[in-house]
Amino acid sequence: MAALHTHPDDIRDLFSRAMSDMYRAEVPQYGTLLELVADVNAKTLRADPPLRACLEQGGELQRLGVERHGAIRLGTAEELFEIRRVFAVMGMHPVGYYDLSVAGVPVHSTAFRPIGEEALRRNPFRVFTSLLRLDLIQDVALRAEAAKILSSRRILTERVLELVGVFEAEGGLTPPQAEEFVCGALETFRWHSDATVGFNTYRKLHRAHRLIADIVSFKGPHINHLTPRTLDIDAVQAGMPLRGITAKAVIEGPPRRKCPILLRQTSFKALEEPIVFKQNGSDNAVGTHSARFGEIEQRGIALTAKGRKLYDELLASARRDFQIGAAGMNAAVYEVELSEHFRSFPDSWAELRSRGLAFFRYSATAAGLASNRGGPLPSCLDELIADGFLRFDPIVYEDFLPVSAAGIFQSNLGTDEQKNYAAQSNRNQFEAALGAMVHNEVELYECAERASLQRALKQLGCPQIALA
Ligand code: OOG
Ligand code: NI
Repeated sequence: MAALHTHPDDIRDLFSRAMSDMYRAEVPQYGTLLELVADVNAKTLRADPPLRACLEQGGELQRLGVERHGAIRLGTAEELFEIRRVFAVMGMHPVGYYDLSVAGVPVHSTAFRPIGEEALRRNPFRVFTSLLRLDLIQDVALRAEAAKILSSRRILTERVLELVGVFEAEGGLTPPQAEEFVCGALETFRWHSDATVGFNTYRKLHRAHRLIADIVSFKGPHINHLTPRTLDIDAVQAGMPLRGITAKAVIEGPPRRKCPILLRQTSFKALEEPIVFKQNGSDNAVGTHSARFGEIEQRGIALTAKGRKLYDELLASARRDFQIGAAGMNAAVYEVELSEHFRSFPDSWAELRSRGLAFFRYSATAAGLASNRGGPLPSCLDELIADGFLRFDPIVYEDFLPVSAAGIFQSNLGTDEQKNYAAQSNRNQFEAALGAMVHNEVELYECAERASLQRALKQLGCPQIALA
C-alpha cells in the first residue's frame, strides 16, 4: 500500500460507521437499543474503576462505542467469492468455519474480520457471513427454482467491482476511491421492501424454510442486524422490555462470571416489515417479511483448544439436562442451571492461565524493566509473574460460537421453525466457493499470545524463557 492510499483499517472504519447510520435510520428500534447500551456501559464503568483501568490498559476503552458486528446471508458461491474480495479492501478476512446445519439452519458461515492486533484496536468490525446450502433442501423443484432466481441477481454494483479490481491491482484505494467504494458497498447491504419474486413463490420458499425466503426473495443480502458491545449484558437484557423492546428469551453462550469467557449474546426479535411482492398475474402483491433485528454482545477471554473443549462439554451437558421451552419459558431457571453446570470452569485469571484454558497478552511491568537494569531476573515465567515483573491480561475473543449463532438465528426465525438436518459440515465446499481457506482462529490467538510473551521477555532481558 502506497502513502497516497487510504489504509484498509480506515476504510473499514468509514464503512462500519456508514452501516450504523444506515441501520439506525432503517430500524429505529436499533437506535433505542444503542441508547440503552450506552447508558448501561456508562453506569458499569462508573461503578467499577478496576474494570475501567483494565479496559484502558488493553486499549479497549476508545473502541467500546463502535459496533462490533453485523450479519448477512448469501445465496450463491459466486456471491461469497465476490464478497470476500470486497471485505479484503477493508482489511476483513475470513476467520473460522461454522456449520449451522446441526441446528437446523441450512447455511454454513464464516466471519470476515480484521486479524492483526493493531487492526482490531482501530476498529474490530466484522461481518458474520452465511451461505445458503441449497443441497439441504429436499424439494428438488424448489431447489432448482431458488437456484434460478439467485443466478440472475447481481448483489454488487459495477463500480464497486471495478474498485475492488483497482485495489487488487494497485494495492490500495485513494481517499476519493475509498469514499466511493464505501458508498457503493452500502448499496449491497441496504434493505429493499420490494421483493424480486411474487407472493406465491415467496410463500413456497418460506414453507421450505423462512431463511430460504429471506435469502432468495430479495435483490441483495440486506444486513440483518448490527451488534454493539455492552459491559453488562444482563443489565441490557433486563432493560430491553422497559424500553419497549421484545428481547429473546435467554442470553446465549456462557453464564455470567467474574472472569468473562468467550461471548454472550442476546437479541431483540425481528421486525415484521411490509413488502411489495412482484405482481404475477393474479399473484397477491402485498405482504410482510421479518428479517431484521438488533443484537448485543459481551465479549470475554479467548479460550485455548483445551478451554474450548471444556466449554463445549459443559454447555452440552447443561442443554441436555435442561431444555429451554420454545416460548422462552423457564428462562430464569435456565440461567441458574447454566451457572451450576459451569462451576467446574475456573473463574480466576490466574487459574485460567495456569491450567492452560485461556489466552493472555503478556507485558513487562515497570518493576520488571527497572529490575532488568539492576541485575538478573528469575529464570522462569511463573516466578517472573509472582515477583510482579511480568503481567498478563486477557486476550479478547473476537469470533463467534456456532451453538449461540444457531440460537440467534432461531429466535429470529420463530421457534416453531426448527428443522433437523443431519450434521453435514462441508468446509471444503465452503472454501471452494470462497476461493480461499478460512483462517484458524485458535492459531491467531496462539500467535498473539506468543508474540506478546516474546516481546515482554526481550524487554526484560530474558528472551530465552519464551522458548521454554
Ligand atoms: C446470523 C446469526 C448469527 C451471531 O452473532 O452469532 C450471528 C444471522 O442471523 O444471519 O449473528
Ligand atoms: Ni450476530
